Order: sequence, then C-alpha cells, then structure tokens
Amino acid sequence: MVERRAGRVVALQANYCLVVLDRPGPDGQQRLLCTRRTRLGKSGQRICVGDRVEVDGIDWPSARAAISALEPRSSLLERPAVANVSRVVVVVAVREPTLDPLLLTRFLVTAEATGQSVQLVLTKADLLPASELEAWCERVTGWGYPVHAISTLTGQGLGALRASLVESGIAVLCGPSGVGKSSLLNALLPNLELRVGNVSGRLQRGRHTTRHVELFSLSPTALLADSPGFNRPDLPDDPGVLSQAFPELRHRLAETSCRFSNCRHQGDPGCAMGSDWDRHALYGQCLCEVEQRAEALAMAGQRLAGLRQRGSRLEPRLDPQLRRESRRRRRQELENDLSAGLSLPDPAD
Ligand SMILES: Nc1nc2c(ncn2[C@@H]2O[C@H](COP(=O)(O)OP(=O)(O)OP(=O)(O)O)[C@@H](O)[C@H]2O)c(=O)[nH]1
Ligand SMILES: [Mg+2]
Ligand SMILES: [Zn+2]
Repeated sequence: MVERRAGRVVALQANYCLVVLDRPGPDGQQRLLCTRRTRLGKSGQRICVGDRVEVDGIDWPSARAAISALEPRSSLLERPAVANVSRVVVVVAVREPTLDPLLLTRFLVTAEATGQSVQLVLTKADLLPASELEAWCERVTGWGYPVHAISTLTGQGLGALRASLVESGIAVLCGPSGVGKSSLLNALLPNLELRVGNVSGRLQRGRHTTRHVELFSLSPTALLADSPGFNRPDLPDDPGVLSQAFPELRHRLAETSCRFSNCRHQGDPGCAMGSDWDRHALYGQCLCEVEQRAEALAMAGQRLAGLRQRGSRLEPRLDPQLRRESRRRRRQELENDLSAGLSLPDPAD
C-alpha cells in the first residue's frame, strides 16, 4: 500500500518544496524535501508556501518524497505568495528607509486583498523621538489598523507583538526591503539567525537580503513567514475593489451610500465620504493609477478587437491597406469631379 502523509509547505527551493509533516516519521523525521507530481503541474496548480499537501513516494532515509495532492486554500496573499494566511503583518520602518505613507498604503491594499486581518508593525522605533513615533501610531490607528511600534535594538514593543502573533494560524511579514523583517524574526526566535543586510544610499534602501518566503514556528500552532522585501506593490484592477481596501471607506460605505452609485469618493457633491479624511489624497493617487491602467487596458482590448476610439464613438479600425485604397479612390473621385468642371471648396469655408 502506498504510504501517504499530510503536511504543509514551509519553503520553496528551486524545484523542491520543503514540507513539514503533521506527524513525524519512523526516526522522527518531519521535514521532507519534495518534488511535485507532474499531474499537479498539468492541472495548473501552483504550489505556494503555506499550502496543505499530501505526499507519497516517501524515502525516509533520504527524507525525500513527492507531493501528490494539494488541498483547497482558505486564502491567498499574492505577493509575497503565501497560502492560507490568517493575518498579514505589514512592516515598515519609521526611518532608514523613510516611512512613505503612499508606499505603506500600497502594502496595506495588497494585504487587504486576502480578506484576512491586517496589522501594522513600525520598526526601528529607536531612531525616532517618542512624540513623533506616537504621532505615527495615532495616524495609522485612525486609518483602522492595529499597530505595534518596535525596536529589535532596544526590545521595545516585542513582548506585546509576540502576544499578538502567537494566535494560531499563519501570519506573514511583508514590507519594503531593509525595514527589519528578518531582524524581527531573529528577535522573536533567537536560534534562527536569519541573514540581515544593512540599508545603503541616499534613500537608505534595503539590499534585498531575504530571497525566499519561509515559514517558522512561533508556537505549536502559530507560523510566521519572513519574505523578501519589494518596493512597488500592485494595485487592484477594479476601482470598487480599491475602495473596499481602505477601511475608512469600507466602514463608511457600509453605513451610508453616496448619491451616485459610480461615485469616485473624491469629495464630489453627494459623496458620503467627503474629502475630510487623512488618506483622501493617497486614495486619490491610487485611484488615478487604477483608472489610467483600466483605460489603457480597454484601449488595448479595442485595438485587438479591431475598433478605435473616434471622439466618444467606437468605430471599426481599417487595416492600412484598405485605408490606402479608400484614400486613393477618394482622390480619384475628386480628380474626376475637377475635370468635370466642379471646383474644390474654398479653404476659408
Ligand atoms: N536602528 C535599528 N535598526 C534595525 C532595527 N531592526 C533592523 N535594523 C537594521 O535594519 C537593516 C535591515 O534589516 P533586515 O532585517 O535585513 O531587513 P529586511 O526587512 O529583512 O530586508 P529584506 O530581507 O531585504 O527584505 C539591518 O542593518 C538591521 O540591523 C531596529 O529596530 N533598529
Ligand atoms: Mg529579510
Ligand atoms: Zn463617494
């Protein structure tokens, strides 16, 4: 009989998945290096860190196996790709690199796309006067996010953060490079010794030290993922999805509605949101980008469908050969008219 075991993917390495089994094997092995069965690839199923899987073909002495089945996911964070997340922890530094509210907002928007709870960690609290730190905490609390201000140098805030992360489930640290995600994991799990890199240059950017997503156990039931930092999270394609990713907007719109159903929530008359909210301008910037991309996509779609925009009308796009033909025909007709004694219209008309 084929031996099958259930487990969870905790890391991806080139073509291999590192799977931790729910129950240890004969000699206590619990971590297996696994390939994927080809039929998994054929059904278009991509395996992510966090996925629940079934393995077979187990070779205990070499701790190898093959993933034969993938369980349905309860949630997915697209970037970094982590399945079955219960909490997304957006991590930004208060300094080095400088805290940019727009970049922070973009990270929060991608985190919201999971539909799971989102919290915020402000790192390097030791680099900012207490009053400025407090002001940041109040500001993001006003956006609707629980926040922990921490320092891995002084230990500030680490106890409270740990308490919030040991709830069962998978939490993911995500944020720009160099903000101290790996340093935080090292502080929470002192035996880990993950590589950290310093920040450099005028903008104090990180060096993309972490290259892979990996899950670590904070408690028997709580897993925490480190992830590679990146600097430009994507926005959704749909303005409606964008508005739902701002808790301030989401909560207001759940209570009351704007006068027009296609309201852009930019403080136009009849907008339930008005313009008197902190992230009004940040929302506007994100919305413009989403709308511009939607427009560019629509134009590309029309071009593919052989249509083009003429003022407010769509008309069939003629292929250049046909257009040349029809221009030649018009010129010919004009010449015929002229030779028949008709005059051209006066250019001043
Ligand atoms: N002053 C100060 N520096 C910190 C703190 N935490 C981390 N650092 C420094 O920040 C730099 C970047 O830390 P990392 O942990 O590598 O950052 P990261 O977010 O994992 O970066 P990537 O892996 O590139 O995404 C290192 O030089 C750390 O020593 C902190 O609390 N205070
Ligand atoms: Mg790192
Ligand atoms: Zn509105």
